[in-house]
Formats: sequence, C-alpha cells, structure tokens
Amino acid sequence: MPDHDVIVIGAGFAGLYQLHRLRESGFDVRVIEAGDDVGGTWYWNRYPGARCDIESIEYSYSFDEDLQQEWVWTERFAAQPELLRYLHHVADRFDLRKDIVLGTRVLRLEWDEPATQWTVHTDDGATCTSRFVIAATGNLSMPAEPGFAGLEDFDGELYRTSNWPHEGVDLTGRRVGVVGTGSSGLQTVTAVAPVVGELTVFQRTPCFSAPAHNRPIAEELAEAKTRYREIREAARTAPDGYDCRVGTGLLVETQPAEVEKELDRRWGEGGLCLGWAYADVMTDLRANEAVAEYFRNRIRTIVKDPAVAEKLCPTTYPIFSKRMCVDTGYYEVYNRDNVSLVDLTEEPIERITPSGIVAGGREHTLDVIVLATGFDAMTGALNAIEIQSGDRTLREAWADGPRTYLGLMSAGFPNLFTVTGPQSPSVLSNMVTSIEQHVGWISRALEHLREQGLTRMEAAPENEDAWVTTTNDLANLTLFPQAASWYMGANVPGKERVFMPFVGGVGLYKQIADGVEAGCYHGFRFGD
Ligand code: NA7
Repeated sequence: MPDHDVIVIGAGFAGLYQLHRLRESGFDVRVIEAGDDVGGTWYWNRYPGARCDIESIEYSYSFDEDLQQEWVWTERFAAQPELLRYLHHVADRFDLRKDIVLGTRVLRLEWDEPATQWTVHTDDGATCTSRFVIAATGNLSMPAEPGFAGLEDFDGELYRTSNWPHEGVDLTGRRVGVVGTGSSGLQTVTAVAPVVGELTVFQRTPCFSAPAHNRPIAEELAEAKTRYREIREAARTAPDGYDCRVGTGLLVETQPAEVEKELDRRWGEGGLCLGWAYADVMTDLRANEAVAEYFRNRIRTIVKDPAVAEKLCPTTYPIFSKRMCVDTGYYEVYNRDNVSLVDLTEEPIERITPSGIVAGGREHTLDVIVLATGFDAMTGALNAIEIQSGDRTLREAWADGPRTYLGLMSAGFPNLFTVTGPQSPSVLSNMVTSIEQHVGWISRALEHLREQGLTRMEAAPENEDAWVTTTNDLANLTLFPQAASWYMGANVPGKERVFMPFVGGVGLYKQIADGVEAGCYHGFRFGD
C-alpha cells in the first residue's frame, strides 16, 4: 500500500483547498511545499506594491460560508500582505498545517504501474509514495530567466519580484533600475518611484493598464456579504470567473460617440471589466483597435511629455491579447523628475556591468536592479519536475506544447491531476473560482473511484487529442494568438508557441467538465 492516498504539490490557494476538501472526504493527504510557509504566489511575490488585480470580494474562497462571512477585506483590490494573512488564516482555521511539509521541493515523480502508485522524490533526499498526485503548482510560479550577459557581475543589489526578500530592502534615495513592464514591474515602479533617488524603467513592450480606483470597501463588503451566494453563482458562470457586466453588442455596429461614453463609464469603474464592453473586442481587429486607441489617448492625456507618452502606448499587439494590468497612478509616475524610461526596442539591453545596465550603447549607473521579467507560465512549474511514466517524461510528452484532457489530466500519466492546468481557463480567469471548480471536480472523481473500488484513472489519448484540437481551434477564432505573450509561451526562448489557456470561458468550461462527470467520466479510463 502507498504511504498516502494523495500527495498535493504546493500550498497556495489551490493546494490549501485541495487538502481541506479531500481530508473532509476521509482521504489521507500530504502537501509538499517548496516555500518556508504557505501562500504560494502570495508568499513569493512580496515586492513593493504587489496587489491582486481581481476584486477581493471575488478573489477569495467560497467553499465555507462562515469563512466568507467572518473575513474582512479592507480594500477593493487586496495587497499582498492582506492576501497572505488571509491564507494563513485559512491554514490555521482549518488546521491544515499538520499535513503540510514546508521548505521541501518535489524534484521527481515516478509512476509505478504494477503498484498503481507514484513515487515522489524531494530535495531533502526522501521519497514517499501515494496513489494519486495532484499538482497545485501554480501557473505563474516558475520565474523566467532573462539571460542578461554579465548579471552575476553586478556589484549592486539584485532583486527579483518573483522572489522578493522577506526583509532588509531599503530603496530610499537609491538609483534603481526596473526591467519589465508587466503587472509586477508596473506595480513595483508605481510603489517605489516616490521613495527612490532615481528610477530607470527598462521597457521592452508597453502594457495596457486600466485604473484600479482602489478604495476601502467596508460598506460594499457588508452589502456583498448579504448576497454572497448570488455573487459566487454569477462568478461560476461568468466568462472570466468574476461577476462583470459583459456587453453583448458589437462595437463595430455602435456609434463612436456611444462607444466613447461606454468606455468612459467603464474607465470610471476601473478594473479588468473594461475588457468586456463589447462582444467583438477579441474577435474583430477593428473593434479591438478602437478600444486600444481609447487607452492610448488616455495615456497621452496623463503623460505630459508626448515622446514618453508615445513610448508607453502599445501598438504591436491587440489589446487584451497580453494580460492587461490594473494600476494606481502608473502612467503618472512618468511625470516625475526622478523617473526615466528606456525603450528597449530602440536601445536593447546589451549587458549588465558591475555598475549598471548597458542599453543601446549607454550605461545606466545603478545601485539596485529589479528584475520583473515574468514567468515560464502554465507549464514551467510542471516541467521543472521530472515526471516519469513508462519510458516518457511529461516534459517530452509536452515538447510541442501541453497536451491535456480538460486541463485536468494528460494521457500516459495516470493518477496525476493538475489544478488549473493548461487548456483550462486558469490564467484567463479569476484563479480562485477556477481553483475551486477544479478542486471540486478532482475530489469528486477520487470519491467516485473509491466508491467503485477502483484505483487508476487516466485520460484517453483520443479524447486528449480532441481537447487539444478544440482549445487550439477556439483560440484561433480570437485575436489572442496574435500577441507574443506568455499565454503563447513566447516569452521563453525555445518554448513551443501554442496558446495555452482555454478561451471559451469559465462558465462554458464548467458545463463541459460537469457534463463529462455526469456522463460517467466520458473520455477517462479506469482500472483497479
Ligand atoms: P509579465 O507580465 O510576463 O511581464 C514581464 C515583463 O518583463 C514584460 O514587460 C516583458 O516584456 C519583460 N521582459 C521579459 N524578459 C525580458 C528581457 N529579457 N528583456 C527585457 N524585458 C523583458 O510578468 P509579471 O510578473 O509582470 O506578471 C505576471 C502576471 O502576474 C500578470 O499578468 C498578472 O496576472 C499577475 P515582453 O512583454 O515579454 O516584451
């Protein structure tokens, strides 16, 4: 018999709930977490200004009524310390820590077919076995290395937003360079600009960013708590997993003045719902360009120096085809005297020297470099583990892009589940909604196996083929694949360019997954 029924890898939002859900159901579960504490994304990404871009009322667990009633969110968009406090609270409230091994990284998984179990090897040299493994490893948890020549020679302080020190960083009065202008870069830049001496932002591709209009939410929260059931239900069927007014009209058939009014209204509301103003924004380049130009005009209005404003205006990809950012005063930062922008498309980074960054032949002298250069998204954390089944590793099976059935399992890798894996809505959605949906689905599948006296579950290769085709075909109906984004694996040299998330939306995905479950797990094979 294996040592455990289930080993869960990771103790972030997904791993914590997966542990609780299966333990409640009577399974023996062990969680293995690389960090020295629980929290996942919100444990590692503790850089200045780190904040969620989904509203806290929705970016939270719904599985326990008392939990959602008792927890008090202070702001519309929660900052990292508050999110981490919440996850600590959840870990303590449900007594989860006793089944979590911290500070331990899973290096290798080996499928043992005769014993119908996985052998799990960890970086402390230990091994243990389990009937099932659930990878709750996160989609943005494996940092991408920018590969700058000379980085190790830098004499100043070097920080990564994805692994920020727990204490001891003081940027007051320093000359700081931030590389990268995705969410992490933008939040860092906004937070540190008033504190540092000089700030140089190294931008390869400008981002589109919507205002957060962040605020205290005491009254809103009290009101939301009276109808939490309704809010959660709406989230589970919404395209992005949070309640958002989705426009059903076509922008191209709407009068420009009317479009302007609607976008003004949504800009005034702030947040990611701006993307849902019209139904054709992600399918018709004309509609997309109209929204993009609206954003560019906003940037031109905010940023006083027209040349800087133009550099900040994205022009090379459809809006929303790269992850949009949500900010509090990001563009305004460029009106400060101590902030300058280096456009890497004109002046590429050549190397790092002991005293700074050389870009376009110019040396920028720096005390501190901050790398906000992103992640090997969606597949990076899984591929970092040597997952061996028969004569193949998962990395080999996914060499031409991830292959899954429903983003839950991969053919040839029995009893291995992925929470919010590639080809599920995952990063295109409110992660907590998608996590809860997957955790529920996986847990019910394991209960089904137990009730039937079965020990083995695997995706059928033909259903996997069909799902891979479906997810690619759906993506190709949209403008998403037109951007060199991390959704496409384009930020990692050598990575196959395949659009990885399921674009059909959280509601449709849930219907399909529920239908498969109701249809006796159609497309999965079972054994004992
Ligand atoms: P992102 O969104 O991947 O941003 C990374 C940024 O770093 C982006 O601007 C990249 O430019 C830039 N980058 C990456 N590599 C390089 C090199 N080698 N040289 C210069 N610039 C580089 O990661 P984040 O951490 O900001 O956000 C991830 C998600 O977390 C976010 O979407 C939210 O969901 C939360 P590029 O665009 O690739 O040209």
